[in-house]
Amino acid sequence: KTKAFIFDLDGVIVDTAKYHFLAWQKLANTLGINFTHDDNEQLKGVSRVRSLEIILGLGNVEATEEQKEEWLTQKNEDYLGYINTMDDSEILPGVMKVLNFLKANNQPIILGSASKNARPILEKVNILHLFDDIVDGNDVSNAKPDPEVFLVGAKKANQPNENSIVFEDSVAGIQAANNAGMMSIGIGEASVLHEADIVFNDFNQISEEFLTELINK
Ligand code: B16
Ligand code: MG
Repeated sequence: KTKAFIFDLDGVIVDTAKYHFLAWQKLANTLGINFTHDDNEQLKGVSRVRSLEIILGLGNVEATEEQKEEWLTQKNEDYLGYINTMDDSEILPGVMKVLNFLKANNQPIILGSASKNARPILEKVNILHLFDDIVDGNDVSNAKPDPEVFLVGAKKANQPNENSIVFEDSVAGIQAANNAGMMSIGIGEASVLHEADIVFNDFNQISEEFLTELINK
């Protein structure tokens, strides 16, 4: 059978959260806002604009739209500087094994990410060619937990939502998959991602038997 396998990017395929953190922290510092690793957790899966609003909220900083645009541009330039240093060693454990297995079984592989930098990141880590379609922050207007990004992904794979399987590391992303009527697979901690249909610590915990069952269900 054919299903649609939809992958989030940040936190699922690569750990770009650490680069988002460094770039946001630099901006926060220049604005006199204290921004910690814990604060960064709130930004996972959240859009770029919303992330800035959260950070400004931490410091009770108000700004004009023009000023915010400038900060967003600055942050993204710094972030892209880090992305530029990436290579395939940054692909998270077990990801290649799962992608290659799905490819070998002719299953559609779709990216469903909030990031506007998804394509350059996949290029840097040399796996852009494995994806049948990319749906990212440039294609959708509603941020997770809105299901839009995954609904568009399933449509691109020509699969009904109930035949679609989403891999996500963020709470908002799991909610988005659930809202789309898709199977949600959490990658991370079960206590955090308890709304997911099933949770694995990482892709090494996902067996070929499990994937075969999903394909044939
Ligand atoms: P960008 P995902 C999300 O990617 C990140 O988790 C989130 O932290 C980030 O703010 C968002 O992308 C936008 O990223 O600034 O590159 O457009 O987890 O949905 O793949
Ligand atoms: Mg993510």
